[in-house]
Parts: sequence; structure tokens; C-alpha cells
Amino acid sequence: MRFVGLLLQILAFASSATALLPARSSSVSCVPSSRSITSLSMTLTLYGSSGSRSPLVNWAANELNIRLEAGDLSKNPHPFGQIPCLTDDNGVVVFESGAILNYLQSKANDKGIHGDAKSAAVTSWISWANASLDPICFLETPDGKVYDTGLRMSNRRIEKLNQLLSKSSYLVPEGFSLADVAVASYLLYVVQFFPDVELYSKWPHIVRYMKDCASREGYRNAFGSNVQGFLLDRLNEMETGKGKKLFGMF
Ligand SMILES: N[C@@H](CCC(=O)N[C@@H](CS)C(=O)NCC(=O)O)C(=O)O
Repeated sequence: MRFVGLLLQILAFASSATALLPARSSSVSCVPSSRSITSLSMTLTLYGSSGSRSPLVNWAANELNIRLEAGDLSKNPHPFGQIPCLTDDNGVVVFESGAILNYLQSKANDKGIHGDAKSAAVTSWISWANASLDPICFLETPDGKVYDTGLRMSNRRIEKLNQLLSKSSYLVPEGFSLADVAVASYLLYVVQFFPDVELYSKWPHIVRYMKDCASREGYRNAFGSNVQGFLLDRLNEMETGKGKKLFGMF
């Protein structure tokens, strides 16, 4: 029964043809620390649901202190009927999770959060997550169904990511940013949907990074305390080498 639940979650996540650095001690963050950024002049509406990619958009919005309204899915304007999709009340429609993160980041940038170098780095990592990391994390059948994760195998891109994270707490020198929302979301989805995967022996710095990202309040608010607790337990188990949970939380 739990396996059926897991399978349904995987299919819900990717039921379409498109599936889903500075010193470690840096405490500076790219995300705003005050809540004043919420005062955008328009309403932003997110069409999404739990068990899909859309909570990663909620996570980004939480980190930026941007308020999102939940959209009526029967009115979702995504051209392919997928989620997530974001609109504002000035006629803007943004689809593709990475494009939505960039849009939210641009709203934060309007408030003077980022310089060009930081913005470019964040945008690059968001694109990398969608274009390069997603197909490594989620292996698909020709008709777009996710059947496994590529993180069971060695991979030179993931090896490089592990090296980068051995020297830096987060992906962008100034601290946690939407680059981490984009990259850590996919890594954490892998453990959520394939809890028997073992990452620590190959990529200990990535596991440390995943734990730091999943521990954030913004992550818990977006994905829920059950998902957060499950992931942190599983990542701690990887670190300590304790028994594998085959069918995790579903
Ligand atoms: N590359 C897209 C993928 C969107 C996607 O596949 N969404 C899934 C849920 S996670 C969906 O809407 N599936 C239903 C469908 O394709 O009709 C993104 O990052 O937004």
C-alpha cells in the first residue's frame, strides 16, 4: 500500500512528458532579512499543489517574504495545463518552475537585493537545476514517466557539485539564495521519492548541504513538517550509516 502511495506520488510529480562560493562560515544571506519585501504592488497567484514541483515556488516566495495567493486549478493558464504556473494581476503569466523563480527574484531585485554578479549567478544556477540537474535526478521512460533516479550512479557533474560544496556553504558566495532553492529542491525530491538512495558515501558535502537547506523555516513552511522531518531523518541516517528505509513516508 505504501509502495502504491509512493508510486502515485512519483507519477503525480512527473506525469507529463517533461518530468521534474565563499567560505563555509559565511552567514550573510542573499535573501532579505526584513519582511518589507512583501509589499509588492500586485497580487501574485500560484497555480500548484503539494506532491508536485510547485512547493519549491512557495519555498522561494517564503525566503523572499513574498506573499502568494493559491490559484483555482480549473483556471490555470499554463499553456500545457501543467503546474506550477504564476500570474499577477497585470496580465503576467509565468510558467516553468525556473522561470517562476527568476521572476520572483526579479521582484526582489526591484527592491535592491542583488547586484549584477549575484543576479547572474543565481539565474545560472536556476537554469542549471532545470536543464542539467533535473534529468540527472529523474530518469524517465520515453513517455515521460519517472522510473528511477540517476543519483544511484556516479556522475561527474554531481561530483563537481560536491567539490564546490566542500568549499562553500551555499552555491552563491553571499549566502543562501534562490540558487539553493532550485538546486536543493531537486536533490531533496530525490530522497523524498526514492528514500532508499544512498548519497553520503559518494557525496558527503552534498548531504550536508541538503540538510542545511531542508532545515530552513521557509522549506518547512512550503513542504510541511512531515516532509522536512522525514528528509532530515533520512539524511542523518545516511550520515551515520544506519538502516535504509525502503518506502519512506508514503
Ligand atoms: N519543467 C516543468 C515541469 C512541469 C511539470 O512536469 N509539472 C507536473 C507536476 S510536477 C505536471 O503538471 N504534470 C501534469 C501534466 O503534465 O499534465 C517545470 O519545471 O515547471
